[in-house]
Amino acid sequence: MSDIPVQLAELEDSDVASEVEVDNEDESQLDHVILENSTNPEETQGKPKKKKKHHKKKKKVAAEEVVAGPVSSSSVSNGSPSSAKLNSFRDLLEKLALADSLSDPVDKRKSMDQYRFWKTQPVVKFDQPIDDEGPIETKTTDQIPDSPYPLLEEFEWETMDLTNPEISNEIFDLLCNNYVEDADSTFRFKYAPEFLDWAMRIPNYQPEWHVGVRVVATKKLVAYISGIPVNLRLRNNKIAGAEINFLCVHKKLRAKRLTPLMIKEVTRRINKSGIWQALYTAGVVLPKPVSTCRYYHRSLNWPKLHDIGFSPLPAGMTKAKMIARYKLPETTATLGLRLMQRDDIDQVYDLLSAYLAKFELAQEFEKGELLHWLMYTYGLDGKLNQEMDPDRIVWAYVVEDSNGLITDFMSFYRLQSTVISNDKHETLNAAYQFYYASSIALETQSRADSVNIVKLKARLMDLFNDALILAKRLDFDVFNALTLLDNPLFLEELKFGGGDGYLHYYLFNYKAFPINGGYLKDGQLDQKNRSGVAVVML
Ligand code: MYA
Repeated sequence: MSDIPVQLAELEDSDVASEVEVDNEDESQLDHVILENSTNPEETQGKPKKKKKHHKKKKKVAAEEVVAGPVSSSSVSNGSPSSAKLNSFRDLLEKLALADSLSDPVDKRKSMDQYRFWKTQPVVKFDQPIDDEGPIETKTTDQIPDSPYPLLEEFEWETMDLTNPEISNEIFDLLCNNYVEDADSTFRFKYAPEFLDWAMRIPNYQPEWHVGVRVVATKKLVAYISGIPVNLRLRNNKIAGAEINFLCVHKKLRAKRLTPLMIKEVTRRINKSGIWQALYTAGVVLPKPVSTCRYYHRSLNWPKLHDIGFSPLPAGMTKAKMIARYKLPETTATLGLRLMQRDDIDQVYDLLSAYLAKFELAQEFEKGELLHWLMYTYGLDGKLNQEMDPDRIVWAYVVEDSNGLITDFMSFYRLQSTVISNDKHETLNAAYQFYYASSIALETQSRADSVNIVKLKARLMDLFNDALILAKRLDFDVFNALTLLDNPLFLEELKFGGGDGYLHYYLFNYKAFPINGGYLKDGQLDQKNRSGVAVVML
């Protein structure tokens, strides 16, 4: 079995206590050191190592995506005096061949040796040459321990019962107060309970893959990680894997090495089901992204975005000019555009499957699964919410031609963020682009056909301009999208601005050649190659 050495927590409690406010008496329980026991859970713990001061580093987390103001980033190239300076500085750096290391977010990484946990895991190392694609290690389920990894006695594992509304609410509370924030702690993701139900209780969901950590004495939920089954295709290889998301450790338990334990425990449970690969995304750089996409943001309610510090006023612009810049028509323009209905699923499934087949990394949906993702219903009566219902999670629209054929479809979902300290606004209401497809993309075999690119670009611009209009009508403040799929064709034209958030895609126990993320090293969108990534992660 595993011969990984025992490792122990390295942080003094005072480091954590000084960073967070106690918001609950129960939480005094949390000021303990957690052991990162890397051994096989069925073996005994090793001897503690000497405690070492762990210096807190400012982490670049996934939530930075939320704050990266569209204007702030685009103002770098809008011709303002400061941007001129920046550009000439960048030119100079480029001449010195240094620009790559400044603009490539993957370069913001520790040395491989400093990844104490990740260097022990079956993931591609930063300097590892890839000769062939495939699993890194092969095991059988009988090699996987039956019992969970040991925690300190004050804590216990729990398989979270997502069918129990009280438990879903506990997960909601944990995430609402402790999940991903931007670098300045201005915004924090607020995944609604219905959203979590949509994201995690998919058809074929595996209850055991939803792992919580509770304080034994108070039963307080202090950490969580989730996995859902996913069928992936990476180029020509099919991978039956897991998608890992919603990893969260209570703020008072940070930097105590609980994360490695949680990852090992969820891995153990997934391995027990005979699954050996996983896909996950993060804003932090870990060994080693298979792809990196950049976040783009399109203002819908610029004054509010400005008020909450999401979008600064660029030099030389007035508020009125910014409002005018982002003004949209009242009504959509695409002929035949309508809300998707359940009986559209056969056509949408065929269209999306054929479109996704063109990308290097894609999910292979089953029809029932796609129905869940696009037509999610919730509540006791299982009815889909009305289009304008503010609690709705996902919206899908189709374009139907005069023969009843669905030629295109697009979708987006609602994900709010708490605005942490703002007198005027409590919530940032963001629409995130979800899956889409256009039959135009299917007209040619190759994605590089230049005539087809022009047609596809025009079509996607129409489709997503309508998506913006619909999202505005639904009272969203901003529309966010990544540089994946064919997005680089239309983002700038539709006034999306590049943010400073990047999303790294990772594969667990699978080595693969890198996949284009849709932007170039100088930060420009890669309109020619676009992205090979076609998996939208929530
Ligand atoms: S991404 C969203 C992650 N969540 C947040 O950002 C929410 C706010 N932050 C927190 O809750 C904590 O800061 C977290 C770290 C929990 C992130 N992915 O416990 P620690 C490594 C993977 O002392 P803490 C999402 O949900 C870090 O490099 N590893 O740290 C996808 C270090 O290892 P190393 C991460 O700050 C999750 C170790 O943890 C991440 O208290 C995919 C330190 O642990 C991260 N986002 O807590 C998980 N952040 O020493 C992987 C830090 O090596 C799944 N670390 O540098 C892998 C596949 C598993 C299944 C396989 C099945 C086959």
